[in-house]
Amino acid sequence: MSQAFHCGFVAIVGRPNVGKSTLANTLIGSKISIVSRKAQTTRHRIHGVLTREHEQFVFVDTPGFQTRHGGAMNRMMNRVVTQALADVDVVLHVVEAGKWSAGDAQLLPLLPKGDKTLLVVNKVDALKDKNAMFAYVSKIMALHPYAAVVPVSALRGVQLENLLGEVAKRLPEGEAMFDTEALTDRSVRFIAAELVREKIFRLVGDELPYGCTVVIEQWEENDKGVRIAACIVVERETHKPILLGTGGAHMKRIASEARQDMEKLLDKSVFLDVYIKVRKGWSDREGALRELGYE
Ligand code: GDP
Ligand code: MG
Ligand code: K
Repeated sequence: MSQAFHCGFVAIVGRPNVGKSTLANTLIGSKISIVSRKAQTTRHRIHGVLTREHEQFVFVDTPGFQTRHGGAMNRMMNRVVTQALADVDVVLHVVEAGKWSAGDAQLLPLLPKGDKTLLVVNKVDALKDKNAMFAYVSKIMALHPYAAVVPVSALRGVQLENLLGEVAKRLPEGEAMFDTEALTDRSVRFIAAELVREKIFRLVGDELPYGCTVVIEQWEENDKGVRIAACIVVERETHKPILLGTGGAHMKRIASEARQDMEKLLDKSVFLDVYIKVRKGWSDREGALRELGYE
């Protein structure tokens, strides 16, 4: 008996550090599995694609969960988030078992209601008091009409099959949208920028009072490998030393870790140059935001 194929977009949202990236990477199976677009165009930023016998899960990144921005940035980000979540088929709201903070609560008004939002309770492996789980889940379920709750450990790969099953049930019937073999130049550049951004947030995300943007300004391939220049755009002079760290230690680490990931992604040698530019007030100028790709 043949089973219909299902394909759809899945957003993973949650406050920083709940394990979104770990979950996405574990589900997708490798650090990066981007993909060329087969037919449909999409406004989503594709994080990665998991294709199985009967389903294709397209995981999308939802920008804008750094809620410390003010002004135009915040308004634009809320719009971006609301729109992005309205467009996807399933939303995974990831929380950390036993923990609930203002950062988690802030997302509630942005989550779609109805059958598409699942509560994913991650890090169950680290929960000391397993008996507290029921009360914890009940409390959160009362705050939003989630379609289901799935406890998982992204790190240990526990209950992920169950999670994918819950997601699969909610994907619309349709052909695969992505060809998971080929890499497009555009998506690769985008991921390269995201890799740098990810390292920045890992290392100094808590210290940077405003966001920063990474722009790939140079991309030259030759037989030795690929030369990439990545520019980190920050809002103020004072953000530069935060990014640099003592003796440039932070920048060295950001560049080195991003380069290693890029080499894995591209499967060739990468010569990566990372530098910082200050663009004053950019987070409050919608024009500048657009120019930097936040349309
Ligand atoms: P994100 O900010 O939501 O993308 O979170 P990350 O994926 O970067 O994870 C934040 C931290 O939580 C990292 O140190 C992860 O190793 C850790 N982490 C993620 N998932 C789990 C899990 O299932 N169990 C445990 N114990 N730690 C986890
Ligand atoms: Mg992350
Ligand atoms: K991410």
